[in-house]
Amino acid sequence: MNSNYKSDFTSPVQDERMQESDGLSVDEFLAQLHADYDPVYNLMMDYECAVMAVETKFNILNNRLSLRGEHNPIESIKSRVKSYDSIIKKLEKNNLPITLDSVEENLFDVAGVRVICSFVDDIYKIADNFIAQEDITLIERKDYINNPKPGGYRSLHLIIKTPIYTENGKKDMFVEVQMRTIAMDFWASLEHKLRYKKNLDPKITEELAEELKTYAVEIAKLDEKMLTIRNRISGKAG
Ligand code: 0O2
Repeated sequence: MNSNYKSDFTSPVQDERMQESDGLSVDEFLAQLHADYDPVYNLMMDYECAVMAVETKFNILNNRLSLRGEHNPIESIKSRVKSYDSIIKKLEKNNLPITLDSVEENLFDVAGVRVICSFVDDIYKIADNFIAQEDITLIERKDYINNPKPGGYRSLHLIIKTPIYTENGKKDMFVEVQMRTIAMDFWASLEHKLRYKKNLDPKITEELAEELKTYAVEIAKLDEKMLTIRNRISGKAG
């Protein structure tokens, strides 16, 4: 599992409210965080709620679709809210203001839901059903399954906006959804480890990346073969 994808976010809540301002340095921002966690805690809780709402939609789709088919199309769902560290790093990397408003306006992947399916056709079926829901607004769809990244990465990515209902009313939240097969997830988790591995001889990193690239092709073939076998078992053409 990608180390970021876990749902154990906790934050201390402190007394005074943090005043937001534009153009804070990282140190100033962190000092404000330590002075008062409340606004940050609230925002992160909003993202947690968005993750829960989206997860529930996928669980419902899984149950409904499995009523008609012979299998549960969704194997598992993994979710995470991005850590403060990663949020700040991403704002810095993209030269964006380091404020909470900036997080909400500019970062679309603070709330992340990863949906793992057994078969490729289930990914598209579930994605279409999900996007068609009235309270889901599709912002961006990237199909890295039909168009893999140069390194071999495959997944279907959706950036969506969906409402959450808090004690203060309705609020629209961005959520990034990554959809993959079990095989694609296995590959991406290992490749992610390699990508973030420090202190590895660059030559070895390059060699391993090349090797992984060839396995990405093998995995794509395997996904296709497994789908063909499933279709034959269930009497569909293929
Ligand atoms: P992390 O640590 O997993 O959160 P973005 O940086 O999201 O604004 P980009 O690259 O256009 O811009 O978005 P994309 O391609 O949709 O990728 C978003 C996320 O998909 C990444 O988040 C990864 O989780 C995953 N991903 C994309 N490409 C690869 C890849 O080649 N290998 C692996 N293992 N994962 C990938 P982060 O924030 O980059 O990383």
